[in-house]
Amino acid sequence: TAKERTFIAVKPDGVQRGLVSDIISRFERRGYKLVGLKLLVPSVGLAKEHYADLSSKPFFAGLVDYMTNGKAPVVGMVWEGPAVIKQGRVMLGATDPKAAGPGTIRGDYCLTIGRNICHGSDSAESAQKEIELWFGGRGEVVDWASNNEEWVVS
Ligand code: DAT
Ligand code: MG
Repeated sequence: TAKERTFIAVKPDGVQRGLVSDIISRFERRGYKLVGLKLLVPSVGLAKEHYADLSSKPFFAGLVDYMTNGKAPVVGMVWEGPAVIKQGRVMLGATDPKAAGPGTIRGDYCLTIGRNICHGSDSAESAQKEIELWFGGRGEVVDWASNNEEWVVS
């Protein structure tokens, strides 16, 4: 539905490399609506909860450190629009940039899985969980009507 929402993040390497505006721009130009935006160094607890399903993986500790060590912050976003969960993943490209096609964010800007600069929710369930985790409880997601909508969605 048009109200579908997903959580997209620019990871610390993407922020450090000055790619925030490009990543926002791709979603904005496509026609998706920005309804949540924040800059933060996530706590270890937040990062561990965000990646809870990977907690048994050998790379988990390194992943949490990379997200939380404060060498650069994370930009967390909520984007809204038709099929944004699935299409957000398509726009990011494959998890391993070596398999990501040109025209995708990872395919255009990344080389290795450990520095793949962005995150996107992989299902309706994870989108709901991640939006609640990163933006929940504080009214930080903004409902607003875009005047472009009738020219973008029909
Ligand atoms: P995605 O970020 O595409 O949803 P994921 O949820 O499987 O991928 O993994 C989360 C992140 O963990 C991923 O973006 C980068 C890191 N990661 C995954 N597999 C890895 C591996 N084999 N080695 C190092 N980092 C890995
Ligand atoms: Mg994932």
